Amino acid sequence: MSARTENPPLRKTTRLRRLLDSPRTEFILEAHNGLSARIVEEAGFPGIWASGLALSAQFGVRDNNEASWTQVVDMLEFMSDATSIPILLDGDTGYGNFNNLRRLVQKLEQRGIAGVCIEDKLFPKTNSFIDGERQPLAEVEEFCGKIRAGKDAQTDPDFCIVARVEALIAGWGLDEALRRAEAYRRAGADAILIHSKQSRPDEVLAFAERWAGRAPLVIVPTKYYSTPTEVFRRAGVSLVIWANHLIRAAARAMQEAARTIRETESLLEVEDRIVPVKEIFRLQGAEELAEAERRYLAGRGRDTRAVILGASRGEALDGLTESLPKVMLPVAGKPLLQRLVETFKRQQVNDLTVVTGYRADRVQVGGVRRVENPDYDEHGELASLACAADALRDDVIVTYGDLLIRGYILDDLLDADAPLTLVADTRLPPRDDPQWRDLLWCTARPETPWPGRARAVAIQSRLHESPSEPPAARWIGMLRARGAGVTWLVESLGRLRRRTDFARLGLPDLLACVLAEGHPVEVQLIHGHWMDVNRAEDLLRAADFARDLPAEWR
Ligand code: SPV
Ligand code: MG
Repeated sequence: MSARTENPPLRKTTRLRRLLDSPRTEFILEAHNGLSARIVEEAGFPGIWASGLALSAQFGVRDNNEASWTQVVDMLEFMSDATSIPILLDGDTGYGNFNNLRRLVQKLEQRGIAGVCIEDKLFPKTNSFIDGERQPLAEVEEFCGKIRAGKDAQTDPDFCIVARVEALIAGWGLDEALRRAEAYRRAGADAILIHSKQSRPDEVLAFAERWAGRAPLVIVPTKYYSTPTEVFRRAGVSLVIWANHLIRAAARAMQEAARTIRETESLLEVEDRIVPVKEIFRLQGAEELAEAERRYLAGRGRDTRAVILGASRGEALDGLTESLPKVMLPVAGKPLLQRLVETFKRQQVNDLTVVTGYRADRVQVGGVRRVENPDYDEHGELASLACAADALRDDVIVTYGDLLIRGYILDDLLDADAPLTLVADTRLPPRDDPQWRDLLWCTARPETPWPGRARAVAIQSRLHESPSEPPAARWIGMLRARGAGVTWLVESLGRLRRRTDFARLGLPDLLACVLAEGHPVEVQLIHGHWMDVNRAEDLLRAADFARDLPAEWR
């Protein structure tokens, strides 16, 4: 069916009216806030009773109109927003005279509440189960005027006003109850709620029999709860309200949890008896927000994650790394790793895994997940990468932890859409420099090297053979793998793991393996604007590099 011909969903008001008019007996359950309202809907109920008792209780006040009507309406808005089923408000006496009810009806309509039940008592009312017989009732005429005013105030024809007869509660007898119910029906009430505080249903059933279906009949069997539901069906009851059972269930559960935590001074006893935090997130609709963020906050909290290798000591730095791993060396007052983490976070790459090893205890950087390579001594980069295997999925950047880069390099890498992309510098160090390593051969030596893309042909960590062509670039130690590219990395990692020299292998060996398998590997060519730290003199250069960065990047 096309969207054009599809019927719009029924209004909540219409759905409540259909419940009242339904030929079957229907059931609605109490809720008192957004969370409990959602729980009622998820349980499959077609409607919610916004109980005055439960709402006042959750505020911690008495059911005597101590909470103002606007406080009630504010809570109803949360309940309505959290659900798609109709809410019938227990509106007590309408919080005043006819005029207060008119305004209440307007406000309820504005906030998506489907109907209101008003009772023929006097403001401020008290709960029917507290000294019911001593409670005064409203004058019939006055109450009829209130009903008429409410009906005249509604703009949605399906908004329902249920008139609640308290004559049985107050001990005025069945005839008076029937007389009032009939008067309220004539005044325009959409349904009659007959309330009773007896433990047997007799007076309610007697009322139902004599009422004989003149208008939909609503009951609240809190006191006569042991009556089989079938009895209500046979009596022709339209709507049964289970009026306060979630607030009572919540109070019991909270009392037990509080007592246990207090007594045991531990969470151990209660943890398995309460819902996990993630169930609360689900009830709050966390999933929808995550999905909306993906749609509307492009660039915020990317799906790309990063694995940062920071296990090595950095032997060439001698005494400088005696008690610190290389990545924790300060550069212009900030550890290298901290700088890299900030670079990622600035680009909204927030899911960061750092592999630690040497002096793992000294790696103190917030906002990252840490995994430890306990065998960092003998085991090299690939062993460290294997420690972060969990993070090698979907879309991941893998990088050495001692890099300093300008932000645009990461930005460009995040724009790359190839399965596997390496960042490589076309500025090669002199051949006799120890940095003459991680050398890369590409399909074309770019004429204008920056910015540019090429296809990798070969990579060598050290120049151990002399190919006919000189290398085109030096891989900086950063790559991005997505989808199939991650699979290639993981498969090659598995293959190399079987080699006896696995402990000595580095990331270039992994990339060489991927290339040997014939997989296409993209290269993002850069021309400077990065550096790594290997020797003591690099630290001075690194400090200059950091100081040259834009102020907010330093
Ligand atoms: C309520 O739920 O607040 C009611 C029903 O009004 S009763 O408490 O039974 O009066
Ligand atoms: Mg009430």
